[in-house]
Amino acid sequence: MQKRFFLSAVALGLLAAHAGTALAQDTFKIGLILPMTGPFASTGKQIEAAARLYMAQNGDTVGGKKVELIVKDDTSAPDVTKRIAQELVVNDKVNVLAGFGLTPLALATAPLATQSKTPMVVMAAATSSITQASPYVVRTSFTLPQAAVAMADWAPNNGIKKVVTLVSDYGPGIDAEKFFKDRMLFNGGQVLDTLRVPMRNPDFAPFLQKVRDLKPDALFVFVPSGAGAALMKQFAERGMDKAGIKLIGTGDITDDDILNSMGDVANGVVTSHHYSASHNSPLNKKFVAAFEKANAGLRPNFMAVGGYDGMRVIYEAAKTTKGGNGEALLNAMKGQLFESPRGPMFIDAQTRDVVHNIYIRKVEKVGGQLFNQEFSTLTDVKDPGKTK
Ligand code: VNL
Repeated sequence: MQKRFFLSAVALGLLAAHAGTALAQDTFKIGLILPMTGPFASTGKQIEAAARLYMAQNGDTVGGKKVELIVKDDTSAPDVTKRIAQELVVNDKVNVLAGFGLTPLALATAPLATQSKTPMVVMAAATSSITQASPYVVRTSFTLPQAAVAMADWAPNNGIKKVVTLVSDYGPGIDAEKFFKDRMLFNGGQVLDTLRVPMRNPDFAPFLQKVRDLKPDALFVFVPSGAGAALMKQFAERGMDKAGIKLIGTGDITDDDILNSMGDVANGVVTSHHYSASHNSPLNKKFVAAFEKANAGLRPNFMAVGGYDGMRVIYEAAKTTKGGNGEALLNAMKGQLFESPRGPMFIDAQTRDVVHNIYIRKVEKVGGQLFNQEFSTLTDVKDPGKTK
């Protein structure tokens, strides 16, 4: 009797151990690393909400496996991002790393993706060179050169000949400055000065004073998502608009997340970007309505769309590979072509970077709310930052 009990206990133990491994193999793990606290928390909040919406709409089983989304806060510190990524790869054995709210966070993690052969889906960071930092990087956000070149083509044809640029002093800002300036000069325009402000806690006042003195037709700005409202406020306080200086930039400054709270100073601002919450398509209307419903009325911004499309790319690759990992999973991400809430979207198999439309938009009041109203489209824009 006792012996029998012992035997079945052993059997049960073995069974439990076996079930444990079977369970692990039956799971498809996504390690989502985001800035959930600190100055870039809005980016983390938008992307996490979008990823959860995608899962709610598409189910939590893919390629025969249960999807496990593991969300981690890196507080926007590169060493923390890297450490979390390492833990997710070594301990949790994730199939894919995703998120990456800022360029330095993506660059800190890229070598680990290469060493561990883990696909790394960049949903936010937008410096051109990130996809070249590891052959395992796939990007679903955008690149600053895509947006900046579009603006430099629009401006000189619309009465803006003399410009000063003002950018955050790190990867995406430097990309925006370089690609805007080169294209502006190519188009016969003038760039009177190129100003760079610190990435964290910038004080725009002394820079804006300088811009006033230089009297350009327009100031071209790039600041990361979340920082646009402070810039806009100081632009108004310094009376720049009254001095006849227009504000133009990439769509990061008129971020849908905070656009409505910017007030009248934002009205009429023209920017170039890949996503507006007011993009006129049935798919986008559905996306915005579902996102707002699930998040107490929060309007999705371009970060949310990068996260939503990133989940789409991961899910489809997981389907194709029956919940695979490594190079097989990576290869199944390359070349995906689909309709995004932003419009048509393509992951270039050669560059692993996003190809999509860039829209020229003007902030207007629609139904009492400020929106980026798209009025011109450049179709299928590849990253101009890629040299062959
Ligand atoms: C980056 C680019 C970050 C664009 C952003 O917001 C942005 C980046 C946080 O590559 O660091 O709007």
